[in-house]
Amino acid sequence: MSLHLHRTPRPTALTQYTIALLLALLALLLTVGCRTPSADAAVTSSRVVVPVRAPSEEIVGQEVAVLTEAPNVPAPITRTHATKVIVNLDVVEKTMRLADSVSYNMWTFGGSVPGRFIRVREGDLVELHLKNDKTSSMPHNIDLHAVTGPGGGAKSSMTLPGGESVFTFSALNPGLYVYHCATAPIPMHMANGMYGMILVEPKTGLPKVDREFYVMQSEFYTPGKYGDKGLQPFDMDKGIDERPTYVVLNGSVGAMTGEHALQAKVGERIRLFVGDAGPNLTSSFHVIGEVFDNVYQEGGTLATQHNVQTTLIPAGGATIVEFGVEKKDDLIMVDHSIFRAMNKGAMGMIHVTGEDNPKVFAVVKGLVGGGH
Ligand SMILES: [Cu+2]
Repeated sequence: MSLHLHRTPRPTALTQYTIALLLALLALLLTVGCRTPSADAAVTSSRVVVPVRAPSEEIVGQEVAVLTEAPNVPAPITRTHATKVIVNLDVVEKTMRLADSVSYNMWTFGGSVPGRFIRVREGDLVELHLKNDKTSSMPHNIDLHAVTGPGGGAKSSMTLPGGESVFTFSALNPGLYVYHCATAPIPMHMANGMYGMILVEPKTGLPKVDREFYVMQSEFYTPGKYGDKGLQPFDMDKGIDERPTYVVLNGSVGAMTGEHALQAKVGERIRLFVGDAGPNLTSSFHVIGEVFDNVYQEGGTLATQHNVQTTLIPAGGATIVEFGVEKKDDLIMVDHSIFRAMNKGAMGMIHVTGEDNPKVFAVVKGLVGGGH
């Protein structure tokens, strides 16, 4: 075996000149390329526009919004005109179950965590009545991310115990939005359960499905460890350090498992309105045993992606996912930052009953039998 030492031939003056010329040509092409009319045309020919919105529809009549407790969602809106929608939201502070043998002094919008689901139509005039129960220890307010206005309504809705604030807003932008308390210290009010969601349904409605559910992820910070029994207070230091004791779906460990599992049947189409209240964590939302057929990323009105396994939901954000259920199964909703699901509570179940379809999935040989 012999070693050959290759010496790079010394560039001649001619090759040096050629390289310099080529480099100069490349630089020229890049400079010109960035400014070509076709590049500008690509931007200006886009159909994306930036509207400055104004309420344009005539407001006809009025109605009182039906608000629902998770996992329920108010019925789709069948109205074809805008109306005045009165939303009555009552803030109540109360001790509630966080996990088995664990309780927590929750601050709630409507007596539940997450808060009541609000559904209005794009173009509606919403009159929001925020009442703070007289037994409350704190003033509270509300910032709805759907609101175009000061603080999302927060500045106009600071409400003392026993008081009521009222403000109106036009539902200018359709989409799924988080709302939350924005009273100082905001992180504490949110960590204690003060969040929920409002759907501003597009004028054209959403695709027809068979079942809709409301799912919201959030964190709880307690001095005790996960599962430590008794009434657990709020731990500000763990909140600041972003070290939640609990990460839950719909306000408590097991809120959607066992007898509380969501129910569906084979062949149905499901829509989940999923929010992430944080206060700190981004959710990697996933349903074990299913694929999202449509994802409306970040709660917007476009089905931006199809055939998705896991979708990111930012803190203070939302997403809409849709899928058909093809098989009898227990589908498991998780934050796929998986310790949160297995060790901190971020898990829920969709119990799908009906005819099984072995063409979709079948066990051929294994320890576990098919079906249940
Ligand atoms: Cu509050």
